[in-house]
Amino acid sequence: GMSDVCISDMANKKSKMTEPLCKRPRENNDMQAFDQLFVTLVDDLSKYGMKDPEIGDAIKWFKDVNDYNVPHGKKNRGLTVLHSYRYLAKEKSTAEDEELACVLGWCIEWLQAYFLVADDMMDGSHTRRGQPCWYKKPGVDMIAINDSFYLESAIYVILKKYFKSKPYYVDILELFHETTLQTVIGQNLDLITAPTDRVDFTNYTMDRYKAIVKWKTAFYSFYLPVACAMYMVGISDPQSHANAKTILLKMGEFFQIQDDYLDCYGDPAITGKIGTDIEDNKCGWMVIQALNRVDKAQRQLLEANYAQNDPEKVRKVKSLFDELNLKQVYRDYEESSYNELTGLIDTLSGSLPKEMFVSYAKKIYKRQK
Ligand code: GPP
Ligand code: MG
Ligand code: MG
Ligand code: MG
Repeated sequence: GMSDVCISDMANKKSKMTEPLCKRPRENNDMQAFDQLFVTLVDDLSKYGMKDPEIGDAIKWFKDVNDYNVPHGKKNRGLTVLHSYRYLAKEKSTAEDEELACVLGWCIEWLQAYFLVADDMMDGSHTRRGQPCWYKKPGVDMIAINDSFYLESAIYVILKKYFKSKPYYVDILELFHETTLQTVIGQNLDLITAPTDRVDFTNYTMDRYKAIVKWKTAFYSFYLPVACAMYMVGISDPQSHANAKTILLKMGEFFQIQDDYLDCYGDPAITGKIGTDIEDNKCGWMVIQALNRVDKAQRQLLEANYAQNDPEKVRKVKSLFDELNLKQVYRDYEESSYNELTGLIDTLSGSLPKEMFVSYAKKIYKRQK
């Protein structure tokens, strides 16, 4: 059950030991307040259908779905709404609106849970956040498809309860709907570029890669949280949103390249997930960098060993990556990408606070999970 050995818990304990609690008091308080709100929101959701005792078993099931899949991540996306709200509202910030920013933050965590439950099935993954993927749990299996639909629906129950009377309610609704569509489009590109029945690297270009990650990751992970806060404080002009989007989509591209690197070289005890990109024939950053550097024999080795559920073949692909020095290629990329991002922030922040974007860039730069 929920008491399964949790790798990410171990990682948390480790980081608490190396980092004194007093170092970031505000961040810790924010996390505590944010976590407390989760209990309230799950409670709100449990009240859905109270007058219909005949659906009690379903509501009970969904409470487990929420508790297992929503609250155990890094919660960067959720907390980013709160932090963006503070940066944007400045001295006009109120406790009441900070709480609402956290509700929006949790809605993004619900959206993320919806994507991850489904993504893990599509990617054939084993673990997520240090525990078995939801669909891997005994008695769940394909029910996880319906559970992912539930997680999505929960967003709109919460939004209605907390935001129906707000002038920016429709902006937020449209934003969540559009972001969902963008992510579904990106996920489609990710999947159709990685057929399960053959290896064909002709479409594995940097242009295709950039399209995949912009649509599957960057909109929902980076633009969405900041855009929520912008609408909350009444910033809805297209120019401000376009500028923020340009910066945040670049950040999202950087973030997904890190995710691809960690899929290969990350420590599962820290990331909480075991990589599957090589087995899944993914058009990921690692294989694209490899393809740019291979000679004829190495390309043949890659073609013969990529996209197969065979640990020995995966090992061969990884030693080719080692041979091609991709760790160093990545370190160089990380450096230059950070500088490029800083440049974009300088030119495009406009009336939006530069420090807000810089703080998000700093948070993800050199991350290990
Ligand atoms: C990350 O890809 C992208 C998503 C989680 C979006 C999924 C979208 C859906 C519409 C289901 P990834 O597979 O590399 O992420 P991870 O490494 O966390 O599995
Ligand atoms: Mg995945
Ligand atoms: Mg995926
Ligand atoms: Mg990944």
